[in-house]
Amino acid sequence: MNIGIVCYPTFGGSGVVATELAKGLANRGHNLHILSYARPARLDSFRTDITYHEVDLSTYPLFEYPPYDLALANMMVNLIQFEKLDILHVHYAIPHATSAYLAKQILNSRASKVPVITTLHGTDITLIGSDPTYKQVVDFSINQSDGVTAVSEYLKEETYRQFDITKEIEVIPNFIDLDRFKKSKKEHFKKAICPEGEKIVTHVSNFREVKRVPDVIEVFHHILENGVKAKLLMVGDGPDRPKAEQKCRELKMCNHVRFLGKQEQVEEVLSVSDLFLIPSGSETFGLAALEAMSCSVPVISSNIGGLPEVNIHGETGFLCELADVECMARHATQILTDEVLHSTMAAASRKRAELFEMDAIVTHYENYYEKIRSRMK
Ligand code: GMT
Repeated sequence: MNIGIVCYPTFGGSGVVATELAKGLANRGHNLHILSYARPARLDSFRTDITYHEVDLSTYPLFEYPPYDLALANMMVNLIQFEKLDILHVHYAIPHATSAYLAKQILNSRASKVPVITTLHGTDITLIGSDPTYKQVVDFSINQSDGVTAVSEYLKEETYRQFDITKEIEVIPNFIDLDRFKKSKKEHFKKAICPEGEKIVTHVSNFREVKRVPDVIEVFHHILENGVKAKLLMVGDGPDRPKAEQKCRELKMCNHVRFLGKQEQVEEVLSVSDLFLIPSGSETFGLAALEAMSCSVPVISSNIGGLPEVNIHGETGFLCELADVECMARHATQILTDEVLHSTMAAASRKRAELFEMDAIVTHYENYYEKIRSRMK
């Protein structure tokens, strides 16, 4: 099939899922076209079966805000026509599903059609999508897609709850490359960070408000107070990084915390980690938690959204109520000080991650494409 994939190019989240899916589909002989406003971070090497198309934003003095959604729709029309796309798969509803609807309307007027599939990822529904500024358009655009998928049961239910959706939503969970995300020996790295054999606690995110990074610092502070010798690695960057850095200074523990910024090889950091913290305020799936689990790292998370579908309480780590940093620190201390519990949970984490193995989920998407295409014939 000739498949068009539209996504955001950013580190983490929907952009990673979309790009990894494109690679997985290309490995099976499909021809992929990726549309985005910048080269996706995970599209890191040249391949003849994946073509990247950068959406060109022509500016004009009248435009205070150049209309990205129109430029994207225009590019979609061109690709569908000239590259003969069999399917257009957009990741994240805003504005991708709306641009796809517009492209479809233009093509309909030329008696040409292509199935459009929208994958809902999270904040496109739970935060910004349900904001009154966009809600009507998001609702309409999802309903106009030929197929709709969501990355967790929670997100499916939340979409039905918050919007007036008439379409059947298929849950296709996020996936993991088990060969890439596995524990590997990085002893030199561990020794450099923890010369005295301290435990390593890790957090990876885009440091947006929803990730509650100050909670990570507080949890870690309690862990130190509980007498655990440990270092905290903060991976990623974003608007709340200064808040987290400030909290470290206030709590006088900067020498125990390293802000590593954005990292492409996050699996190397996870390979030396003993515990992963994800205290998010909203998380429809929690791909970062799955990446940690795949590297045999137990997870302490908040008990919200899709996280309980990934992290199993008492098995792969623990879940605590939102903002309950004492609970998170208590369980973290338990895992970090009990070697048997740690290794049991590390093994269970990897085992659970195997349920989200990439190949099976790529097949699920392939079958779903076929189902939607045959429905439209
Ligand atoms: O805010 C983010 O974490 C990025 C966002 C995105 O759509 O790019 O992530 C969402 O999609 C990920 C991939 O499906 C999920 O693993 C995240 O849980 C989800 N984030 C939120 O719901 C906050």
